Amino acid sequence: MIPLNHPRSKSLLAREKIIEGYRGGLVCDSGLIAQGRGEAFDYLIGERTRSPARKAIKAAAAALLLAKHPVISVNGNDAALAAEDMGKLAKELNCPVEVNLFYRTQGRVERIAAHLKKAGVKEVLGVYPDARIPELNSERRKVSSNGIYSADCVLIPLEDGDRCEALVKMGKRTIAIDLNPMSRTARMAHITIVDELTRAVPLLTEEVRKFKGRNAAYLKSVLSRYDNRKVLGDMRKLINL
Ligand code: PTJ
Repeated sequence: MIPLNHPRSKSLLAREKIIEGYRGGLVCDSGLIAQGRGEAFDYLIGERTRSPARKAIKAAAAALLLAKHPVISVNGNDAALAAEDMGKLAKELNCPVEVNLFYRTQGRVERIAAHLKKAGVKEVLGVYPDARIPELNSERRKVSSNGIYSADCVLIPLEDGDRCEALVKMGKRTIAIDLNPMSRTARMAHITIVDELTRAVPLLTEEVRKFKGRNAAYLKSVLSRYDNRKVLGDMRKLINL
């Protein structure tokens, strides 16, 4: 049992969720390592949402609301950590969630899809992918034609650099959530939220809710003022890298 007054209880609880997800067949072996990498960066950024990340969250909310066909991509770690939060965001955006795995097995895809549905996600895609991302060799190339393949804006939490690059090449606006401001994904994405997934997604949902009352011109102005390079540089400065 993790004492709730432990100074790092949130981080320890997230670790528990990943372990539970691993035992339940949602998270792959490498997902445990990915969590450790994330924890190390989160420790360096102070385990709280920093102001450059808040700027990125605002820009991401504007981009998602301006999109005609936004899609949220979910892998094993995302599902174990934030299935309900993903459901709330998808509901707010009225958009599908697509299971897309690096270490893809049909069994894990189906377990993740069932877990997402149980957590309240209405439309789950990616179980039977019928399209391919060009120039990508990993299992992540397998996508749904009515989901990621035809999306104009994709939210990609805990992504790999290759697929991020491939999505950008396909002309899609990409929004990454990644605690490592130096990762290829962070540098390739149009908007990178350098924050922990379970902190970032509820803040993003809240921002989407707030921005819903704004017109397209306002949202476009938020996006045009956003500078991802600067935001990443500011995050690096914060952690002294
Ligand atoms: O479920 P699968 O098969 O798709 O596999 C998923 C993992 C996460 C294993 C796979 O995508 C992978 O190997 O990811 P990486 O490249 O190890 O990690 C992706 C990035 O996510 C790294 O830069 C981590 O720092 C970051 N990260 C890890 N946990 C979190 C995180 N970022 C935000 N919030 C987290 N909780």
